[in-house]
Amino acid sequence: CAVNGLLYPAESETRQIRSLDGLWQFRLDEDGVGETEQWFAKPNLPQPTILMPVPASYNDITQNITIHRHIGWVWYARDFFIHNTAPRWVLRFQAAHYETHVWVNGQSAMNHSGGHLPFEADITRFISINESYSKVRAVVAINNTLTSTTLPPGYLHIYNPTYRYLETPFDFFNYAGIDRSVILYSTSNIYIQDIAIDTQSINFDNQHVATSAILTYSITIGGTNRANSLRVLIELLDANGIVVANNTDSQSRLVVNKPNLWEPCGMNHTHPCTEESYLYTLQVTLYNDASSSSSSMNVVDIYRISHIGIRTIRLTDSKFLVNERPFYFHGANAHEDSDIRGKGFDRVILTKHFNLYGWLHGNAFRTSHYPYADEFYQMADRFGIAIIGETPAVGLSATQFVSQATLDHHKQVVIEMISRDRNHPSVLMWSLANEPKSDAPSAKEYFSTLANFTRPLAAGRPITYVISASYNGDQGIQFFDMICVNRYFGWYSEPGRLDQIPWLVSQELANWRRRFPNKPILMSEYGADTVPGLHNDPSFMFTEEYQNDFLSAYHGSFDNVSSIIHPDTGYFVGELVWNMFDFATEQSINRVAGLNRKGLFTRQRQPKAAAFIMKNRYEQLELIR
Ligand code: BDP
Repeated sequence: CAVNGLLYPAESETRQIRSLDGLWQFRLDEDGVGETEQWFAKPNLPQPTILMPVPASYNDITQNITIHRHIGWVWYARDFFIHNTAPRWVLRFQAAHYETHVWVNGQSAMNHSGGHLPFEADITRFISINESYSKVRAVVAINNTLTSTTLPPGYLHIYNPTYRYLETPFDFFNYAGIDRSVILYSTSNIYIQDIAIDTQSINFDNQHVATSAILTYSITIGGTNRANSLRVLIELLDANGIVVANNTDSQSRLVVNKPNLWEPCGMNHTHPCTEESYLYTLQVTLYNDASSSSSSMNVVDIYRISHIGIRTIRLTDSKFLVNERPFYFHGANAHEDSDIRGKGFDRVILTKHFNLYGWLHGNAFRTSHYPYADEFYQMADRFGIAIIGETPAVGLSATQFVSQATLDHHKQVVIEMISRDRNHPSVLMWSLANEPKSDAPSAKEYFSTLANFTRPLAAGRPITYVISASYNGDQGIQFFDMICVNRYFGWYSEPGRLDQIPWLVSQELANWRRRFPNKPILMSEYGADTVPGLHNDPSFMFTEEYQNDFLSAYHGSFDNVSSIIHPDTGYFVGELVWNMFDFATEQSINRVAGLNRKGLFTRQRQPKAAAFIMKNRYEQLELIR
């Protein structure tokens, strides 16, 4: 399968990186006339324009409700200079939501459909590379309209010329715009295009010490005019920069003796979540070997991946094994979401996220409900936080299951997500959808096809999707490796009845186990909306007491079947609270001030009482190893 990984832009001896983040010219195109009027070819976007920061969702930057709820096209533009110090320049968007068209110096450079994943184009042909510098104008048109064949899907209702409403069958605000960084980078004419590495083969002695690891890799070279003398050198460097293995084939193996393993935090007592996990660096050098003497090595390109973690993953019928030892996922799911920025990438928010994870002793999260910015995975690699990487297929209904266009796009997203994220040791599993209507009869064929398609690409990870259907109604999970269920007993069902939670949870897990005795089970969401500062005793819904009691009521049932507390009989491999932080939604009667308030922390990243309950629980769970 031709999977182009779109290597994360990294600076090296042969590559320059230039950030195009900053303030861009911006305007709405409410009548959708920009393309016909060729705004991309003009020296300026037609007035009125405003300044818009990149990266950011545009929705909450101004005081203008029209911009907040805009549906349709918006335009961004900026000028910049390229100094012609390199033969090849690539313009890359780390993501933009949703349909994006990009022009460079008035000419169409690339189109991309889908948010949350990067896209790029070689723009050398649009600039005058023979001059010492080129002035470049980039113009971007983005449309956030979701349809029945986008992922996630959406349905546009036009009631009258001023009342258009995009129905979104998912519970987060449809933030839009250039929400991740824009990067310009250079390479040589011939360059390292892609690297895939697999660390799944480790030998352990009978004391469970890793004696050796075999890393299988494959390097793809891009560009034309390849000389016969082109060679590649692959080196694995340990954390001190010492080369521990090397090879000169573009597809082969590296053997590492006595490897230091990557482990999720808390897998052994000496490894709290704030400490860095062991990472190697893979250095790939492309060079011309015109003469036979090694001193004449003429370097063409160098690329390094600095987050190589050596670890294995294996599922039994009741355990999730990392490095052949049982792993129990515990943590809170999240959203890319914060005040003002919306889904805009921000390193402050990113770093706070992981510091709070360390404080909480969480060891895992799911990228609900779409792939996050690359930097989340890089941080997770370092912190030793396990990631379940999820596609943006949230809210699929029976309509989507019979649509070839949806299936094709779903496959495309799977390719883009896995090829971007497969080299991260933190990614332990792929989730292909969240809460699809999987009890529809047509779900069977759809998920069987999707599972068969994904399995050969899955790079050693188990595959799953997250279920809201009942244990006896679901049609698709039989084709996947693990059961992940979202349940809201004591909230959406049995509201206020904390007393009913323990038996409902126990019965739920037992029912799934009976139907699928060979698949481990994880609770991928459970949670209660909580307004910080609201109190009531006895606990009432929406109070801090209720969130505490609600979460605790689930835990006893989890512990009864936990695979780490009951190594012989347990089959339950993890618990992920909904949600780490309060997050923005559409305005509706059950979302006070447009927020889902199930966070352990507020949207401003301050703890509610439940954060302390969960910190205590996770500290206790860490001791059971
Ligand atoms: C679940 C969804 C999640 C929602 C959550 C809720 O997976 O996206 O935010 O419910 O309603 O069903 O809080």
